[in-house]
Amino acid sequence: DHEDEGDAQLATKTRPKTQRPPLYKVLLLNDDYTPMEFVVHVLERFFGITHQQAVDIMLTVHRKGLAVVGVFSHEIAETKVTQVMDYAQRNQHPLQCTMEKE
Ligand code: TYC
Repeated sequence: DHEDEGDAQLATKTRPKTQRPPLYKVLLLNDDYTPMEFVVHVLERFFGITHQQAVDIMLTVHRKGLAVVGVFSHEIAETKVTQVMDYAQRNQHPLQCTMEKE
């Protein structure tokens, strides 16, 4: 019972837990119509990654159905999703982007 827990248990029970804000994955979804070059352009434009990283992520989405583009705070993730969705709609592509708590 509680008498034999020792110092280790006591330490873990009393150590204040550091609170970290939750992180959110931004996911890109595949579809049959959005051109590959447009997806690469979107990734470079809104996620500040290299051309090669953008190509790799686009191809992962194309082959597997979806991929994580990045992990961000709630506010940043929401901004990325809105930017991608608005830009895709403005260019009349059905590209879908969403976010999910890590
Ligand atoms: N599957 C699309 C095509 O063959 C390319 C594509 C990749 C679309 C990634 C969306 O998130 C996407 N043109």
